[in-house]
Amino acid sequence: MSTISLFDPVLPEGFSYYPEFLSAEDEQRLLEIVQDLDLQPMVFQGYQAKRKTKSFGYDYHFHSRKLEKGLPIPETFNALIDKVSLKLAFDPKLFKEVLVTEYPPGSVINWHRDAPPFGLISGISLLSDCSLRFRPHDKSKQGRKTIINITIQRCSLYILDGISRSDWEHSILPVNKTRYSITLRTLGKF
Ligand SMILES: O=C(O)CCC(=O)C(=O)O
Repeated sequence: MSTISLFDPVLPEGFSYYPEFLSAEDEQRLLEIVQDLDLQPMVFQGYQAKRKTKSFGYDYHFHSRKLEKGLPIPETFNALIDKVSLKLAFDPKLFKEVLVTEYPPGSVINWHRDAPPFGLISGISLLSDCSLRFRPHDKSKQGRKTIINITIQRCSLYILDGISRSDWEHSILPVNKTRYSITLRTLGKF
């Protein structure tokens, strides 16, 4: 049983973390699935990031701020969606978007909150660990002392919901080794 130390960072409300959510075998099978996808460099506001992505179910268009129906979610993700849904005790059909991201060494995701049409976010990490950071969205509360840094291990699951989703921004520091993430999102305005 893990205990919470007085010196552990206080996590934003609504954030939960489950290390060793996947077995090594589950991870291997998911890696084969994501590495077989035609991931494309992520372009945001004309700038091409180092990370590559592919989304299913819905696509959020940053320029128009609109959500559009996307490619159907491949059945190969069903087992993962079912496992996450079981953990959260809710209907797997609520997950309407699957986003796969490859972070090559040195790549990041900058400070952001996920797009407003999405609801609960769950993140599954493959192949390597990363440092996930949180800072308040309210600029007047931002500063070095209000940044929370959490190590997200490979094979883990994290959930962003509630205040961690609405009042906090998150980012990922440059990764040392290639990392993949699978993000499952429900719909529901934040
Ligand atoms: O890779 C991750 O775990 C985070 C992904 C993320 O924040 C996003 O795509 O908005």
